[in-house]
Amino acid sequence: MVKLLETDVTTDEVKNWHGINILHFQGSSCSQKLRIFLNEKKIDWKSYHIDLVKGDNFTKWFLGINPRGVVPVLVDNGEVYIESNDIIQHLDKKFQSNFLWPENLNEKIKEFLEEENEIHFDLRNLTMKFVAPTFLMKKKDKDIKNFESASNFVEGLEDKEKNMQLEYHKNFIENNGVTEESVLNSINVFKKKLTKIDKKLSENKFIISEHITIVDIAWFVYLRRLETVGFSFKKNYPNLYKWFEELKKNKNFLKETSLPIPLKIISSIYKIYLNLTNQSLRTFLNKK
Ligand SMILES: N[C@@H](CCC(=O)N[C@@H](CS)C(=O)NCC(=O)O)C(=O)O
Repeated sequence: MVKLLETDVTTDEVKNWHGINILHFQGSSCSQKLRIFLNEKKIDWKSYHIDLVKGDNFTKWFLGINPRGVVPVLVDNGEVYIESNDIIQHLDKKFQSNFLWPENLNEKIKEFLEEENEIHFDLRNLTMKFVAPTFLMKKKDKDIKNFESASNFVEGLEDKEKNMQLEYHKNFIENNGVTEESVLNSINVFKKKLTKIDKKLSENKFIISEHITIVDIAWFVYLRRLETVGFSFKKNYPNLYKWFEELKKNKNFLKETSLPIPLKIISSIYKIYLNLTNQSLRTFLNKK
């Protein structure tokens, strides 16, 4: 559970915030997972929108709340929690109704969510390559400098995770996007995972149980993103496809994972460019 120490948090005003406060971004997959969860649990929460495209996450104010420079963040009555899965586990325990992280499935849930977290950079690779143009996704020099020079303590210790984030963005700038090798690798990672989840869904109604859990929410969000990237599921993953289409009927699930209209337009134009320049997802799938 990543709960920050009072000394990690240098933006003091949040220490006086009451209730459940969520710092999040509309298009962030981890934020989408958390918002679907909050709405399904009917938890009352206050929204602080952090625009990742504008670089709000690299301001002194935000880095004083989360030194890792990522969303989502929970400020629960002045206490700061980071890491989407830890936030969800904390809130599922705190709000004792409609459990989405049931105690009896704790070990399984942890196993699946750790796997989901491990492939987060793969999802980011595919998003950065196929959803939005490189120039829009590149971080600005001044933001990188702010991030580099900000304090780097999580739970009182020097934090490695910040360096991984920093390295990701620096490599993206240096390589002018995601390298072909990384794209192919990330596609392969997802193909394997989709096969695994499809098999699970041939055994149960939901991924790990007959009832919906946070694992379904997490994978629903990933699938929505992969759908935007250009993947289709009907032919190769029939159980997954059926489960996905069924969950789409839930308005909360659908709304929280929809692309903002301006990004939808940009993304469609960008896809035409990728097609014309032989860089579409299909081209990469054919290389395997
Ligand atoms: N393991 C973290 C990952 C958080 C993360 O990487 N968030 C992304 C959005 S989904 C982010 O804030 N990226 C910042 C950026 O790209 O500038 C969690 O689960 O909360």
